[in-house]
Amino acid sequence: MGIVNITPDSFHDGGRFAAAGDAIAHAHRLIDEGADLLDLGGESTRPGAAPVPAEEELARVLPVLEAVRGGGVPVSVDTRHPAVMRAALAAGAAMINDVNALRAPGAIEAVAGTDASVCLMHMQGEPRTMQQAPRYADVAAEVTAFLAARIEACVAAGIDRGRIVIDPGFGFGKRFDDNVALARALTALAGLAPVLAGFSRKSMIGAMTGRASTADRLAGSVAAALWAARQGAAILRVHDVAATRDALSVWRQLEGVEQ
Ligand code: 9MG
Repeated sequence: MGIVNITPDSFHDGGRFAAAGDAIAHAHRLIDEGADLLDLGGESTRPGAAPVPAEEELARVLPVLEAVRGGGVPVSVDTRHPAVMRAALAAGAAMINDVNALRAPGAIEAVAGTDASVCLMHMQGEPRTMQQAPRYADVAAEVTAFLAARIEACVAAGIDRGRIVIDPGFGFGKRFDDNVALARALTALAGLAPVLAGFSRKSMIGAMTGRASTADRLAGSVAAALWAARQGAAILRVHDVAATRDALSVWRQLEGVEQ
C-alpha cells in the first residue's frame, strides 16, 4: 500500500504533495514502482495534528481519487469522517482506512451499505494528544480485544468479515515498548483478520536506528516491513514502494516463498 499524503503537515512528506497535481504524479509514480494499493489521505494523523474539516479533507482527496481511480490499482481513502467516507466510496474508493476503527457515529453505516473493504486501526486517544501519556496494562491483550470487538461490531452491522483488515496502529497512542510488543504480536493478530502494518519512517524506526530525520529512515523502514511480512502481515503501508518491493522479492526468493 503506497502512501499519498495530500496534506501540508504529514510527518514525513507534509507539503510535498499538497497540490493535487503533485499528489497525482506521486500516485502514478507509486503505481509504476509496483504498489498493489494506494492510500490517499487529506488529514494528517501525526502526533499533535489538528483535525481538518470534512469539506477541506474532501477538497484535497476527491480530485486525486478521481484522477487515479480506474488506473488498475485499487484506491483506499484514509479518513475518520463519515461524510468523507461516503463521498469517497461514491467516487470509487475500494477501501476505507480508518485510524478510528469506524467508531464515529455513522461511520459503520457509511461502509456497511457498500462492497468496499475497511481497515480498522487501534488508536488510544486522538491524534492531537495521543502521545502525551499513553498507558496500557497489557498492550497486546488490550489492542487484540479492541480489534476483535470492532470486527464483531462491523460484522453485526452488515460488513462482510472478508472485507475487514485490522491494524495495531504503530505510533498511535503508543510508547516505544508498546510498539515493540505489538510488532511481536503480529502473528497472533493475523489470526483475527488480515493485518495491515504501518511502520514507514515512524519515530520507532528513528528510535531503533538513531535517525532523527524521517528522511534517513528508509533502511530501517524496509527492515520493519520485512519483519511484518514475515510475521504474517498481509498489507504493508509504506512511503517507499520500490525499495520495499525489492526487499520483499529478495527475501521471498531466498526463503522459497511463492511470489
Ligand atoms: C493514516 N495512517 C498513518 N499511519 C497509519 C498506520 O500505521 N496504519 C493505518 N492503517 N493508517 C495509518
